[in-house]
Amino acid sequence: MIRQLEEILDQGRKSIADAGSESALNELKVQFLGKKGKVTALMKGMADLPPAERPVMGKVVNEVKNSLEELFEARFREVRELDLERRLVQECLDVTLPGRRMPTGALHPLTLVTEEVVQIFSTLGFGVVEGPEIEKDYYNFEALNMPRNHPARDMQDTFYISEDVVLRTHTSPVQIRTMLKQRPPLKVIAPGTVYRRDSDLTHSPMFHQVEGFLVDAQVTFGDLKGTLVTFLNRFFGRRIGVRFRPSFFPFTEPSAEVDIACVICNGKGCRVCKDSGWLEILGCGMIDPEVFKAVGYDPAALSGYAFGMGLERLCMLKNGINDLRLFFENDIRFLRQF
Ligand code: 2U9
Repeated sequence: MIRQLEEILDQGRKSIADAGSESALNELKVQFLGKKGKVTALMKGMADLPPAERPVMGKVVNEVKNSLEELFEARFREVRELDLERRLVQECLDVTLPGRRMPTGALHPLTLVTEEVVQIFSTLGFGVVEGPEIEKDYYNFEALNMPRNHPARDMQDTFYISEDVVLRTHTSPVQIRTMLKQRPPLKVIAPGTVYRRDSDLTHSPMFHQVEGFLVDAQVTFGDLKGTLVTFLNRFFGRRIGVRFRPSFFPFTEPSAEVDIACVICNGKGCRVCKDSGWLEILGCGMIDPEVFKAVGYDPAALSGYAFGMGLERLCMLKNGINDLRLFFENDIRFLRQF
């Protein structure tokens, strides 16, 4: 039995030294010291020895068991250390290397122009209001003096969601909602996305507007003119030629369209201004008394002006962009330039 024990210890020493991983060592440990292992089997066999031999044999078996446990312990430590060293080499990280730069995005030119317009009107004392893009027919048309049979709300122009719900065709309903919620004096602009059934080289079915209005006692067309000329000069960064042409909108009376001296040819005449020297840039007017009546305001006590402009056109003229489609194609080479 002593020889068997010496052999087991010898085998153990070799196998433990050869084992290269924790899992191999665990398997070996089961083979030698586990419940059904070689040492345990010998311990069980001691019951067959004469009682006088048992203490001596018990001591030797325990010594072998302890030796094997120490060998296992030492090899486990070695294998773990080797494993750690290997991982440290493999997963080596040079913290002195320069970091990889994250490409930064940029704001869309229409966002930039919106921010600029909002900024200019803010300095002139206008607040900013927003409202839903899916709008009730009442707020988009009816309250703006466009009854059911009015040509401006023709099916051609409007995306109907149901008989009474539309995609807003302008941001004017935001101002109707503002008038219903707040009391004059009111001085706000309403920037936002609007929708019309129109799609060609110069029209997109989705586009962007900023509208604005002021409601108070004794507001005049002169106030409107002063505000818009100031805005246009600031937006284009110089004193720019501006003219007001009589026009018609259902929600303003009197109404005007506003032209600026062509920013391409400075009024001399070119392809962009169709040789007229002028570019149409926005529409405006004094708020129609019918609109005041629709929101319960007294047209005898109050007056107001309103204006509206398309941001795509403003952005194209400011940046010399000649194709509307560029705004919606998301070509990074175009967008990077802003
Ligand atoms: C209320 C009353 C009146 C807003 C106005 C215009 C004139 C106008 C166009 C410019 C280019 C639309 O994007 S565009 O096609 N807009 O000409 N908009 S007056 O008038 C209002 C708004 C709200 C309560």
